[in-house]
Amino acid sequence: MSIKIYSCNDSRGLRPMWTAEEMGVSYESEMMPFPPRFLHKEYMDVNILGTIPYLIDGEVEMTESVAMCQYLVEKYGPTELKVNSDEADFHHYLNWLAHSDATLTFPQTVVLRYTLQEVGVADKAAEGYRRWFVARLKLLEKSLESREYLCSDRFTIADICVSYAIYLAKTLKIEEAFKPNIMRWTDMLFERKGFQKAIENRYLES
Ligand SMILES: N[C@@H](CCC(=O)N[C@@H](CS)C(=O)NCC(=O)O)C(=O)O
Repeated sequence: MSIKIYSCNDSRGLRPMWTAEEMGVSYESEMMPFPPRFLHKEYMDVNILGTIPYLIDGEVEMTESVAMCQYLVEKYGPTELKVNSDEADFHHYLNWLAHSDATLTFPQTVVLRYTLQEVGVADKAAEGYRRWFVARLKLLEKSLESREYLCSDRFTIADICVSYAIYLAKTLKIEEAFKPNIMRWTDMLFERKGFQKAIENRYLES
């Protein structure tokens, strides 16, 4: 039975889908209108939280996009996308994986909610979280001054998970996020075949 990933266009589901594409691991994607909690209610029977992405692999069911990437590299490796505990950058790898969602994507979801979904309800909150997100990019921009990739001089799931926040910043039109080192890095990453194939998975209105 193949892996199934439930997702919505341009959502965090890109993280595991991009990882699977890079690894050549086959998966089936079910793309839904966003937010499925309201627009695809039967999804609540699949994932009681109603959040996306959601990964099913046999008995395995997961709700966290970064953990899904870790699962794929651990379970379907060996792969260079993973940084091993005996490599010098192992701590950076763990830090970037957690940073990608807990520090970067989290404030973006507040911006998304109040600029695209509940427009006019909490403009100040959206603006505040937008600025907070941009301020949090300091570490990434500085780290990329001296590095081509985030860890171990090679492309890993740390690059996938963190760069998704910049992809989302484009959707949210957070132009202040497009700092020079970040742009150089994401221009390179988003040209990868794996990324291009992952974004081909789209929900199309019928
Ligand atoms: N930390 C989770 C967050 C999942 C999450 O909250 N996803 C958002 C969209 S990217 C969502 O499903 N929002 C719609 C909702 O909660 O109804 C992850 O990384 O996958």
